[in-house]
Amino acid sequence: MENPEVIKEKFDQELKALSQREGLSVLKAHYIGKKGFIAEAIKALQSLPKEERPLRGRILNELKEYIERRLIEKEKELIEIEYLRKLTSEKIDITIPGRLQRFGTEHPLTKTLKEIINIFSSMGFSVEEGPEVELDFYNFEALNIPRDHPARDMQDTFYITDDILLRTHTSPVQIRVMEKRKPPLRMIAPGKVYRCDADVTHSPVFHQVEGLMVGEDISMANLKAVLEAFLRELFGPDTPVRFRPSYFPFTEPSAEVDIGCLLCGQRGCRVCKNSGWLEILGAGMVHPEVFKAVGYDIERYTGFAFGLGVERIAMLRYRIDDIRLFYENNLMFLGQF
Ligand code: 2NL
Repeated sequence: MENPEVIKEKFDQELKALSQREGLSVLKAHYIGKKGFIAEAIKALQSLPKEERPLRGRILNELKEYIERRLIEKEKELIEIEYLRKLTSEKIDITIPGRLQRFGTEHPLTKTLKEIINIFSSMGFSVEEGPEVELDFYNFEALNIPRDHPARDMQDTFYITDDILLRTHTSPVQIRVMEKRKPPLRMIAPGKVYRCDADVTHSPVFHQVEGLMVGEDISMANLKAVLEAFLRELFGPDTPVRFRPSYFPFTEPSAEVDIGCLLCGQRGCRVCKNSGWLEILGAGMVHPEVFKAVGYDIERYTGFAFGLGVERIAMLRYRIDDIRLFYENNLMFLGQF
């Protein structure tokens, strides 16, 4: 390895075979490093006759310069190759169409609830919320439902203790609001309610909206006007609406509100049991005993209240005949709304 020709040939071969930049420094060390072939060959000049040394020395120096130059050139080449490889492997085809995004849809109960809330909001009703785990006082006692009332039966109510239960309606929210605020008052209370009951039209958890309006001269006429306006907004301006006398412990007088059957146009069908009417709301003038429970002056204030089931309204609007479809999260069902 003292012969410059041999060194050059070997270097050229090894450089040609090189495909990784890391190999360059190894090659550099082997050939032009402190203990490389060139350095060794220069040391070996000592053993040559004096007159041969300058020529051999110059040749070795030229070879060293050649190797330095070739290493720099090779590095540039390898950088270029690496860059091209990167460009090809990371190439992005910006003409490929995007992946189709599947959007979810609003749940039919959410849609129905939002519509109900929007209508009452536009009439100046505030939206109030309260606890789902309630005290007996707010769910029953304050609503004039005495201890021995059938609505308190273990069959209907999920009790947690003697005194704590899952609310069976959202009326307790209204009791809590009345405790805190003085009339005049216009509010609705949407939310989940719980009853120990389950079949095709009953779920143990369902959604209710209750409403309340209290003031100095609120009458049954106000009740009728507000509820008719609400129902015609929700079901269309030509919807037939009728009020029937009814009974609730927390209202007096009480009424049930029907709309003309949406499914048969009042000709009579299975859903309206051939009556042409669908029961849609319960309502009435707030019972004085309820006002007494929240400390309102019954000589000064009157008010009306109402309650409706969100599932029932959604079932009628979308012609759904099994309440369980709302809770199964079947995308084939939910995608239809
Ligand atoms: C129905 C009947 C009704 C009420 C709820 C109520 C609330 C207070 C005072 C008086 Cl704080 N009344 N709520 C009144 C009448 C009927 O709901 O059929 N609900 C689905």
